[in-house]
Amino acid sequence: MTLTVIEPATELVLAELPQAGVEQADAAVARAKAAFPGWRAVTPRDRGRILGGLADALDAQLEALAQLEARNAGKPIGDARGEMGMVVETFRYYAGAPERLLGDTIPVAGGIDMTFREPLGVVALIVPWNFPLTIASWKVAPALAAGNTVVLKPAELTPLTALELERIAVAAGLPEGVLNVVVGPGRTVGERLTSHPDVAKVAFTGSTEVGRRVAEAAAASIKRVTLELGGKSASIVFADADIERAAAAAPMAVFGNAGQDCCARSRILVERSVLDPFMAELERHVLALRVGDPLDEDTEIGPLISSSHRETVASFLSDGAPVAFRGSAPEGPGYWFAPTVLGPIDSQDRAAREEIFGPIACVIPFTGEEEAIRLANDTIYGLSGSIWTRDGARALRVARLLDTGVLSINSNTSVRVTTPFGGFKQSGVGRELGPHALEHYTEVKNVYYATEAS
Ligand code: TXE
Repeated sequence: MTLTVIEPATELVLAELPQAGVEQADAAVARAKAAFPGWRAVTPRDRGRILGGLADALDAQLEALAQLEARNAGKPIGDARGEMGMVVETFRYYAGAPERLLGDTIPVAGGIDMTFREPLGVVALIVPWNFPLTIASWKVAPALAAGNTVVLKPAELTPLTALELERIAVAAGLPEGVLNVVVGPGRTVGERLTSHPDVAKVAFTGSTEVGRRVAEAAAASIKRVTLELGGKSASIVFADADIERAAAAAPMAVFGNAGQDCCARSRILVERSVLDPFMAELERHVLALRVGDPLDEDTEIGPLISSSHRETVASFLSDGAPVAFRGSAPEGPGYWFAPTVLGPIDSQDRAAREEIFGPIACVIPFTGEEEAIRLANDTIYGLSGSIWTRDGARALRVARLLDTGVLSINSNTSVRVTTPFGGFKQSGVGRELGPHALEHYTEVKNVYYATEAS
């Protein structure tokens, strides 16, 4: 079987690849299983050195990787460079981890009690198309640092940088079989990996619907599971905020990566008393957005990933929610979609409740702190969010009451290599990045050593 990879900005064929099926998935798991005893036995220092060498090798290929990711995922080249920089930093950060996987000693009677953090074995990593290599690196780097071997399944739409990662890793000295990339469909390769008896853990990023299926399949053999799923995050703009700054930051917090971002602040909650000035500022910034060729250095927003995804996104405009204003997008080939602001809309509207995963923002007015918190929490999701206010005590008071994993105050940033990332509620289970990710790629083993005859 052949997999045809399309360039979303041109609708032309970018690559034709052999497509794996269940048999190839099984073979990849077998290779990873065979490589596990050798990889876990590599000394912590050498494991760190190999990962550090991989970070350097990726850094040397950064521009080529960025160009490939930009073309395959339709993302602006500047964004793609930033993402590849994060991939390098993620490997560099976890290169320091093998020598820091510390255990405890616990005072007990009659002996010495100690804990070890042991690798799990073969881990299956299933990733989506919106940040293909970045999200893969958040999983691959801590998994390898902890001594696991990996089977990585990229999304069918965006497999190219994952294949490059495998090639670069082997050239950088990662032993054969430690990292195995399998390019194939979710319903065959993905499902096989999530139910394979020799896979100890599945780490998945994707839709909440598929995440639920992954958890169900993994339950049969009690696999460890971490899930990073959908979002419908809120940016809360209080009347005492720097309105100009909040309105200037809001567009890219929703429209960045053409809205295909699980952290998108796609609900903008604005205190009623400042709704008009906020909307006026927001309109000015949205109309100035540059949507176009991902390889053009000035482009801020590229196309959507596919034609069918564009249809799904467009369906949110046919429900009758009021369009406040729209930016522009190119005509012709490419899955373009003009950035659109709906509002003011009701928090019960479909566009305000479902993850759109496209460049559509919803503005929802509120009155007072209590209503802001209630509206922000009124969702099945809980991934990210922002609070805009000049009142520091209010910012922290509200932050503690929001059911969400990642929050920014007077900022829309979500992800850093060194800090934990993940969701509350149906946005997922577990944390990626920072020291927290390592907990999900190791088991705690407790060993008691009797020092006195009992
Ligand atoms: O995701 P899927 P899709 C959301 C977003 C988007 C929607 C659909 O709302 O519009 O999901 O995107 C693999 N067993 N997010 O369809 O299907 C699949 O091959 C095992 C949010 O692309 O969840 C791919 O590698 N694996 C999100 C990965 O799962 C399976 C990112 C994700 O695909 C599988 C992406 C199965 N049964 C989409 N079925 C975020 N939160 O960042 C599919 N896969």
